[in-house]
Amino acid sequence: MTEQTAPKSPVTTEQFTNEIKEQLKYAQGITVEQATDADIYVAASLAVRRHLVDSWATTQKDMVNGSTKAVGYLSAEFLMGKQLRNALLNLGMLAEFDDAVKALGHDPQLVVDSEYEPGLGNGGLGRLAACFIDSLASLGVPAFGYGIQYKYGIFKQEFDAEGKQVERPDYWLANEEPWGHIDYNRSQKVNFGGQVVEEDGKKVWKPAWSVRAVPVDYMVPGYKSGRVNTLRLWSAKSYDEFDLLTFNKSEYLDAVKPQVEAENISKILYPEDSTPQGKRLRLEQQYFFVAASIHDAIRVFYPGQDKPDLTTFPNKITFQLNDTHPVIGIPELMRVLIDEYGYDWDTAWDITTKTFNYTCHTLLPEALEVWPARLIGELLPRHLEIINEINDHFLEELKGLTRDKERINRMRIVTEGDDPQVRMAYLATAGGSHVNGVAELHSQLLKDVTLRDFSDLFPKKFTNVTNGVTPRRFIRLANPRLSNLITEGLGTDKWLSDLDLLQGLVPLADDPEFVKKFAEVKHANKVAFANFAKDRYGFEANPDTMFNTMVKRLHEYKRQSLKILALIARYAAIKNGTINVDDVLPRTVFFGAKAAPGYYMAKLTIQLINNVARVVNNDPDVKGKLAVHFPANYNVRLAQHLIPATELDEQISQAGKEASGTGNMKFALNGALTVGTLDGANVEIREKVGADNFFLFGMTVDEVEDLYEKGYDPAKYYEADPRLKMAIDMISNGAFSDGDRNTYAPLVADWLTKDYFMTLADFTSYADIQYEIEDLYRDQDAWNRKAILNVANTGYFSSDRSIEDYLERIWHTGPLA
Ligand code: B1N
Repeated sequence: MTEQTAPKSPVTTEQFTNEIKEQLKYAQGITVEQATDADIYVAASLAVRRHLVDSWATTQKDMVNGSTKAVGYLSAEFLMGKQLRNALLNLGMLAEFDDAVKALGHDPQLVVDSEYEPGLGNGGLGRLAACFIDSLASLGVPAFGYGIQYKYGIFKQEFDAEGKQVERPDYWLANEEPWGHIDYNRSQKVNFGGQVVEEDGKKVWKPAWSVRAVPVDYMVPGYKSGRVNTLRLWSAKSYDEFDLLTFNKSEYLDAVKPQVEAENISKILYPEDSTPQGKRLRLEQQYFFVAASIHDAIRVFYPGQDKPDLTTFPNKITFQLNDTHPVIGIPELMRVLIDEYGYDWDTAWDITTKTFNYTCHTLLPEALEVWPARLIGELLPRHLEIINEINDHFLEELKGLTRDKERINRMRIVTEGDDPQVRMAYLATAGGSHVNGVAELHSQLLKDVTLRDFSDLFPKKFTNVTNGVTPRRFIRLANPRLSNLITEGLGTDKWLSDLDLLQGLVPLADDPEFVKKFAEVKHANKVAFANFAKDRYGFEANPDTMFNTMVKRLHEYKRQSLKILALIARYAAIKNGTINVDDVLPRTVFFGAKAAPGYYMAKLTIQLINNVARVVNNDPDVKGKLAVHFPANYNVRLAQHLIPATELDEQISQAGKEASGTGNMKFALNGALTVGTLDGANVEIREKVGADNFFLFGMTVDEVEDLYEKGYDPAKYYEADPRLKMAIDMISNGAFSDGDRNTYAPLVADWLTKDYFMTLADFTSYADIQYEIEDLYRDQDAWNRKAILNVANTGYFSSDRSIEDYLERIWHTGPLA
């Protein structure tokens, strides 16, 4: 008997059918006969939402009235993915939904497909925030996600006839969006510009303009916790009334200009990943959502109080800064406490440092945000004064800790000189209680390299919380076949809220019956993906080949180029007979990746991959042996389809560059084996699954450092491995550009002369491990056994565990009573 602990539906199918009909009639004014799939989607979503409202209200009430500290997760990005099925799962209504929709004459899949995915994030950082708020709700911890409701999310990627990336606007709010609830009555005023004057010995900020921040609330239902938290995304609106004077002069367009400018603040998500662009609008966005959120928290926790005792603020809420994007919150809280509530500096500093904590997500020096003081001064003059004062106090504190003047100078929050810069990571480290990295290796490198001076002087501030992913979305919803098999194998479905229970599958890796079932599940997922791909993208993928996937943002450090070079080398070897066609293990390679629109090398790499795909897929010499597909617009939805069908996952960044990775966790949990370097969370994944069940290659962090030190000459590697030389020469000779030798010349030149991320140095070890991979794959039982061990041993990478670590190490709070 299998123990089912999943939540029980609050409605019967018949009741839910009626609820959908009611919504159609009263909210949408549509008859059942008229209703399209999209109408049913809206109606069902509104009906589902109603089932969450009571728990949402009690969660908020218990949060405000009780004594459990809440978590405020401040993040410029929340990459939520589709909402409907997630809500249905958490309410226990998946089956009732399917049946009700069928009863109304519609196909549940098509109804679910009508939901437009909100793309309010770039990649891992935004998706992590979404997993974290899911886990907070599932653990019953009171929490707010605070961010921005961008009108345009991450761009929609298309490819033109030459295989180049084209960006299209993602106007996700073009159709009715039933999940967000706009609350005009809880809006906040956010000020900008102007100057600071002294009045009665007090500093007074006289801003030049204001924007109205209107909250749009999304319910975040917990799985089985009975709790529903809030994701509050701010939307910018204008205060300025229609300018009648201008209007009368019939300068109609000028009359609406202030509105347009104010609303620009939440218009678009910056499509940069890892490298922030130093743009004024970006700072405006950051301050906009952080200031609104801080004021909102004070409103929520001290309702109706004119003179609240804000020394208790750190007991009410702890703010987690998701990377440096919300760090302007530190001087903002100082300003609020001092200027608006009259606290002295020391008391304000004590409250502020107790309230904030900072998560760093990178090791790339260029990704650490630095703002020109001049720009901050223009937009936020009072904040610049406060930042300078924080800097002064901090330097004083340092003088008490060390005599090393150089070190003190290196640690300045505001640099010296004509054009001083504010280092946001330093401000976050000084202004909060804890700093964490997102995987063991990353946290270690933060301490040893990036924030070394800080960790030497404030060792207790530093900790690690390894990332995780939610098993609800990334196993249960994405992979129902595997979920059922896991539940059958374990005899319970409790693993969905206690992922360590997957350990119970370890013995089943040696049970031929279970291995066979696992193989069937994987194959069925491959067939399902092939059908989906045919339908959505129009390509044929053969499910009887190995499915090998590399999906993530396109970045040089992630080294999509290593994958494409090895693939070309393999293609060349088959064509010129270096390997016998009959010995080639048939493989289908999938890429998914968006490049930042201004990132030239990344975009050229996309073009190369598309053209390699075109050439390889049309070459009869390799037909049935090698195929390459690059579905455009990789997003959460595509991830949910592709990950369960993948057998081999690529995590091949240069060691010391990927902070964690979270795709790596999703793939392992869905029974893919990883080929990877010792980077980010790969290190911990390999430890958990065992070295035998992970394909390791490439240089270590230390080896990379040594090689930089010694002087790296990529051309040497090109000369040394004929496979690599062949691959690069083919590109140079125009094999993937219709004979044109210039198209990829910038890529080739970079590889041969710079190759900062040492793709060439790792090529040989990467190409060699392919033989090992293919040998194992030929023994399907052995492969599947290892794949099962990957599933069984990666329960640690649940975001529930990450949140428990944050609770214990950083937040010091827990579930509502
Ligand atoms: O954050 C993820 C990690 O798993 C990845 O390794 C890491 O690359 C990613 C500026 C970023 N770091 N920095 C960003 C995103 C947007 C932006 O404008 C930086 N993303 C990461 C979760 O920890």
